[in-house]
Amino acid sequence: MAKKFKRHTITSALPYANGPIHIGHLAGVYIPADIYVRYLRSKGEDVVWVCGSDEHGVAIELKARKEQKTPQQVVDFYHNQIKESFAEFGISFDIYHRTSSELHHKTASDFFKQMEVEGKFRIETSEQFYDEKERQFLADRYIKGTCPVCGFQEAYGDQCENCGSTLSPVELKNPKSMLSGEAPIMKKTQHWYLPLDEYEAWLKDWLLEGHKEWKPNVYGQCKSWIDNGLKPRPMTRDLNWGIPVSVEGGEGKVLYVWFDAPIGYISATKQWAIDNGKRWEDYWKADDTRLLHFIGKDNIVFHCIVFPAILKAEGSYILPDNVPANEFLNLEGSKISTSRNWAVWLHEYLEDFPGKQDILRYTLTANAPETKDNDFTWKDFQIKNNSELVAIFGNFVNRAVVLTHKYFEGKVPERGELQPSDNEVIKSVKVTPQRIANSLDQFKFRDALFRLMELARTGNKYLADTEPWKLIKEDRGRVGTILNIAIQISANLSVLCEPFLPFTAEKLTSILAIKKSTWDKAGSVDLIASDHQLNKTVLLFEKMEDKEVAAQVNKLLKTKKMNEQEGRLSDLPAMKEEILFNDFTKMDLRVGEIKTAEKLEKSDKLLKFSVDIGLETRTILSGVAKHFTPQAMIGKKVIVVANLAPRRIMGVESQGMLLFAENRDGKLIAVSTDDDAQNGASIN
Ligand code: B3M
Ligand code: ZN
Repeated sequence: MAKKFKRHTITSALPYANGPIHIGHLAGVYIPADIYVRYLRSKGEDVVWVCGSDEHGVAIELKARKEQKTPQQVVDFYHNQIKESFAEFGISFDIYHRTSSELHHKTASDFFKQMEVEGKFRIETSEQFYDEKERQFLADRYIKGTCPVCGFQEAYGDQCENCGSTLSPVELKNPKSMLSGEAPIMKKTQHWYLPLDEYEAWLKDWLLEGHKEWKPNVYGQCKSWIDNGLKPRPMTRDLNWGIPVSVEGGEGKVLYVWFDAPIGYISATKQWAIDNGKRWEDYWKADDTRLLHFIGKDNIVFHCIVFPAILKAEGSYILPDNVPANEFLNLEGSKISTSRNWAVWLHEYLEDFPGKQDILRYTLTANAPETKDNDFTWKDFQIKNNSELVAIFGNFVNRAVVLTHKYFEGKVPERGELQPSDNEVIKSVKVTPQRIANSLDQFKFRDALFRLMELARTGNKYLADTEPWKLIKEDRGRVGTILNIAIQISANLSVLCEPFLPFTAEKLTSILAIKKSTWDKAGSVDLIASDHQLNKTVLLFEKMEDKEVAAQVNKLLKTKKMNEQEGRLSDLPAMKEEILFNDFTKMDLRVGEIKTAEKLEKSDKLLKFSVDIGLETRTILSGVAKHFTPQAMIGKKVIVVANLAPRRIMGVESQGMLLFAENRDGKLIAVSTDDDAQNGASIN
């Protein structure tokens, strides 16, 4: 039996205040957290949900340099934009704080000093790149040079964007400082290291033994980090922007952003407690408080290993009871990228789709990357709206209310004798709250949403099967019973959908002319008394036309073109879902030779090839007319997917497919073989 907690402290990753929020942040962190917190509140739990802007770190200083602003100007702009867009999207933090605040500086600084006084750090001296002209040590991101792996000349000190290799600055060939452009020198510097190695045994016990219930994607990443051996990590940096290290020898140094940011959860709770007359210690130091961190997968190590070690070192704090991290969301098959503007930005969505927050909430929950990376497409967004929200949820509620107005002047009719079909439906009303709760308690938000929609589907089918609009002519009493039950289902939906679709819940309670209710009331078919007057209905959801979605897709295509023109490499496409060996063996790949090639009339994309695959000559169409002339392809050896079912394309039957590789700048290259490969040779 899970331990009963008296209160809950929920945190969600503090977004860096150097850019807007996008759908990846929402799907990965903020929507799941918002659903969970709304659910806890609906159950009457004592819960505080804290978040805020993460305003320190190298990336912010770099952005400020690039925009010729101060770091404070950068974070002020994005902090406000992020805070406003979260609020408008219904992300219901109890406080949205910020780490450049005085309260946070003091909280983090005192935390560090206490650990320092108690000897919890190891002070070590190391050599670091130093820019003599700027008189500044250089963080990894401040150094650029030639990648030792692939020769890319613009590799950063910590990573090569071209081949993805993780680097350290000393590996770069002819390193240059990004601040002055000069070659940096190596200079001694001292830092305060958190001796993570000393916490290895404890982490094995507390985490690997004590939290086997954590999500496999989280537990697995922690296990591999711990099994590989934990090394001391510096908790200070030679930077100007950040929280000064206010201990002897700390001049010119700041706290490492990943030391100060998680402590931002504590300072946010302090501010909230001040604002609400609460004791912040109850939410961070009491054993009957449950601490949960909602984050994305790139923050797992910091929230499951580094921050717990820091809390353990300090000694008076509770530790996270769970860290339900999500994987990543991709956009139209490619990784979301701030630098390449390949994203759906929350503030732009709110401008383009006013009043439609719940459609995005619904789509991002239904497709949440809970156990593996997932993809967002605008087509799917339109389908989810039209085929699920409009056609099921909205259609059901609309019918129930419109018919009650039509036949009973909007007053909820009496419920008469029940028939088996009624009892069936009433049973699903009764079990749905617990089904949703079971999924939410396991942080399975997709399942929980599916359970909610199951109730809407049941209601929709109940009206379709009983056809009250036909029955009314002969049995008004029966119609009254049916509509009474349909209205009770709608009232249940208004409670149960609130964590997922808060804006819809508000509209629905207003249509039903009822007050927002609590979770424990759901499951009943007596939520609304007979004779209760309903308000006029409004459409909960509107059909989305192709052109609305096409406008968004075109915006992305323009971005992609700009990236290509400006040589901004697109990230390699996200890895597809894992397949089994025998999935692969089903493909029959053959060597082929292109004998003839021609443009296909009426198409600016397709070339028509005749390909000799040894056994026979095939006609194959490929969408490569923008990349190759027909002449250039004749005589080429190619790889053919020979057992692909034929497809008719623009009146021509295409018998198979040729393989092409797509570079990150969008260029296509035919996958080929050396010349001595025979036509028809099988490829395994
Ligand atoms: N600012 C978010 C990120 O890594 C980072 C989270 C801090 S939570 C304490 O994108
Ligand atoms: Zn490289």
